[in-house]
Amino acid sequence: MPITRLLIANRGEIALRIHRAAHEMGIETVAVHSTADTDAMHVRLADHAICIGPPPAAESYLNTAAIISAAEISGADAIHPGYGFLSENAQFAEIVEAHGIAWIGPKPEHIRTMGDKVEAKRTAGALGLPLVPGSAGAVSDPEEAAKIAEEIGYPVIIKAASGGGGRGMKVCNSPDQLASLMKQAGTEAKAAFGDDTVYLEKYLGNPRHIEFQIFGDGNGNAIHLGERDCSLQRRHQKVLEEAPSPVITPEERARMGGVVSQAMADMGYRGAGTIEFLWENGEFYFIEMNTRLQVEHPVTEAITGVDLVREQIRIADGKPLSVRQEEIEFKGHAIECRINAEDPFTFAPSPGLVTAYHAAGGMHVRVDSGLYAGYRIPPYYDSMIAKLIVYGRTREGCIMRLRRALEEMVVEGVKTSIPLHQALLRDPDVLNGDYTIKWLEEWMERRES
Ligand code: MV4
Repeated sequence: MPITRLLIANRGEIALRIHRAAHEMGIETVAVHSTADTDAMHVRLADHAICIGPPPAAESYLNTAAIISAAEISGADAIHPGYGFLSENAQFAEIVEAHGIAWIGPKPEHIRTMGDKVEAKRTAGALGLPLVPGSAGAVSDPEEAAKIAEEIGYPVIIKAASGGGGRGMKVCNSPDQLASLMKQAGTEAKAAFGDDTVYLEKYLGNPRHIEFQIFGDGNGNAIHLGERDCSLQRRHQKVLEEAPSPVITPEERARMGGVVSQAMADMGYRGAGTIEFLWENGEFYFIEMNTRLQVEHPVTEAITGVDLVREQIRIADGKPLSVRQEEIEFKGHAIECRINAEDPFTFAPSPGLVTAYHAAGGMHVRVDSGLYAGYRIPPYYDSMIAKLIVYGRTREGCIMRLRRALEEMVVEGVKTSIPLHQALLRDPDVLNGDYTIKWLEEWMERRES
C-alpha cells in the first residue's frame, strides 16, 4: 500500500520542509504539535493537525504514546521524524513499524548501532572506512588506556560511547592526567547518558569537519551525494555550511564517495545518512555517522538537484532510488546560513513576537522558514528560525549573492544572527575557505578583545 498520509513528528522549518515534499508527491500531511506551536506555519498548511501535549518537548515532541495515537486516529500510514527529537530513537522506529506504519528513516538496527559510538567505529572500520587511531573498543582500565595512549601518542581525546555531537569529551595532554580525566569523563557520561562507557582516540589538533551525504535503498544499493564542509561552528552548533568543501578536489570526492557508498551498500543501509569525518593534512578520519536527515541537507540539494526528502519518502515507500550514481553531477557551490533568534555576538536567546518579516528572494535563493509577521517565537525550543541557502556557479558568485540576500532579509522584533553572517562573509579567511573547526571560536575571541 503506497504512502498516502504522512505524519510529521517535528516542528519548525523542517516540519514545513517535509510538508512541502509530501504535498509535491500528492501525499496528505498530519501535523502534530505542542500547545506552544498552534500558530506555526506548518500546522496551518497541513491537511490535519493534532495537539499532542504541552510545550516541554518531553511531553509533546518526544511523547511516543501521543504521537502513535495521533497516527492511529488520523489514519497516517507513515511517520517522518525530521531531525532531533525522535529521529535517532531506534525504539521509536521499532514501535512505528510494529504498528504497520512506514518509518521514514533507517532500519532500527542501524540507528542503534550508530547511536553507540564504539559500535559505530567498529562497524565503520569493518566496512573499510578510515578511522582516527585509538582504542579498538571501549576502555575502562586506566593501565590499558595508558598503553594505548602511549602507542598512538599524546594528546588523546576521551569520548563517551553514548555521546556524540561533542558532549562528554576530554582532551588529555600527558600520561599523568589520563586516569583522572578518564574517571571524570565516565562520571559525566553516566550522569548525562546513563552509560559510563568511554573510548580513546588520537586528538587531532586543527581539523576540518567534512561530512558525506549518503542514501541507501535497504537492499544493497547505495549512492553518495558528495560532501559538506561544516567546520564553521561554535560550541558544537553549526553556523554556516557549504557544499562542496573548498578543500576537496573532484578526484578526492569521487574516491571517498566511492568508499562511503560501498560501505553503505555492504551494510544494507536504508534511507538518508551522513558520514562525519575529521579531515587533516589531506586525510579523512571517520568519527560518527548520523542516521537522519540533517539541517544542512539543502546545500547538497542545491549542487546535485536531488530532493532528499522526496528520496527518503520514496525509499520508505519501497521504491528504488530515483538517481544512479553516474547521473549525479556536482555543479556549482551552495552555502547555508543558519538564522537564529539570538544575539548575534553573545548568542543569548531572543524569542518573542516577530513584528516584521521579509524573506530574501531572487535567482538561486532559498529560504526554509515558518516565519511570518505576527508570529511569536516560543522560548521552549531550538533558536533556529530560518535557513538561507544560496547557490552560485562559483564559490565567489555564491558569496556575492549570499551577501545580497542577507541584505534583503528583514526580521524585526527579535535579535537574529544575520549580522554575524554579514560579518563572517566579509572576513578574508572565510572568503578564502581558509578555516578549521577552531576558527570561529578564535575569531569571536579576537572580536571581543
Ligand atoms: C574529535 C576532535 C579531535 N580529535 N576527535 C566534536 C563533535 C564530535 N562529533 C566529535 N568532535 C571532535 N572529535 C578527535 N579524535 C575534535 C572534535 C571537535 C569538533 C569536531 C567537529 C566539529 C567541531 C568540533 C569542535 C570541537 C571539537
